[in-house]
Amino acid sequence: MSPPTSPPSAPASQSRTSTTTGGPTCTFTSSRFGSDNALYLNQQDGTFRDVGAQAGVASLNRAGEGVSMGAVWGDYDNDGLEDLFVYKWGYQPAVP
Ligand SMILES: [Ca+2]
Repeated sequence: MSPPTSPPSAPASQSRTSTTTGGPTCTFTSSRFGSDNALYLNQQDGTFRDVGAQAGVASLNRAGEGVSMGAVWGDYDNDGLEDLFVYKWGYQPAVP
C-alpha cells in the first residue's frame, strides 16, 4: 500500500514565529515548484494577511533555482526581532 499523496496545492512545510515576543505572529508556508510561498501576518482581529511579496519570500520557487522546503525563525542578527531563514532544495538545470 502506498502512502497517501498530497494535493498539488498542499504546502511543503509551515513555520510560525513564537508568541513570546508579544507581537503579532507570522506563519510562513512554503509552496510547490512554480507557486509562491506565503507569509501570513496575524492581524490580531481574527484575520491573516499574506505579506510574503512585501517581505521578499513569495517568489523563491523559480526554475533553475530550486524550491522552498521549509523555514526556521530565529533572531539571527541579535536585534531582538525574529528573522526568517528559508531553506531550499535546489538542482542544477538540465544540460541540453
Ligand atoms: Ca533579528
